[in-house]
Amino acid sequence: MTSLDQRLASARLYAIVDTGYVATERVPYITEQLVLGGVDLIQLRAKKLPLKEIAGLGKQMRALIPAEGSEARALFILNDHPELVSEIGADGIHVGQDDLSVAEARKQAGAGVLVGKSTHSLEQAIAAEKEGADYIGVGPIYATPTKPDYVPVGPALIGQVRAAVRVSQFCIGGINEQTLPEVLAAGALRVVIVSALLQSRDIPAYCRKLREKVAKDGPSATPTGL
Ligand code: TZP
Ligand code: MG
Repeated sequence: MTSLDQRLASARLYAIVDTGYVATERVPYITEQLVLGGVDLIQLRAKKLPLKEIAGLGKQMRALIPAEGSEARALFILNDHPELVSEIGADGIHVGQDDLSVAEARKQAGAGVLVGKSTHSLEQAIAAEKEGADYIGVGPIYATPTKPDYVPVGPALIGQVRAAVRVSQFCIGGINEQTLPEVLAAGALRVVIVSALLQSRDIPAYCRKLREKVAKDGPSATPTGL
């Protein structure tokens, strides 16, 4: 296991700075709040911005996300655009089912970069592991305005995926303080939260509270971090 893999294995809370919720000028402030909250991964997801602006935001975020040697360190992941990864200095790239293959994203992003892939069914989770993804997203677990065109998969998929694949899994979609207990009871070890974190009044406190719940009430990790 590389040190990036180890950090994925021990990760519990993954936050996404989605420019659908955060105005670009607030991206640095929100990034700082998430770092203060101790999240394990932070992704930049900017679906509607031109490449140049994404590169600029990515560089600003990179400067604010401690890479090593700090308790508040987090992995920095870019959604889409593997060609920007080395310029930004991101730790990883996240691709969807309709994007580049894991191999192509890895080739474009460069050696030593993590590649994550979204999955929406058991078959896709198994395929993404075979494709060599370093981690997978599993969802949307519940209906969510952040990804409105997707049919929710429901919490039952969480246990099925966990039993079938060894790659690190992050459950995503409609997860918040209210739905988290059901997600954890269904077997989730790691979660991604977007709108609930970004819209909370006190982002660092909300992050800490939910991360602690995932770590405490989630299933125990096996020695391999699964
Ligand atoms: N992929 C599956 S669900 C989702 C993505 C990007 C959005 C999750 O957002 P939220 O606001 O936490 O429901
Ligand atoms: Mg994509």
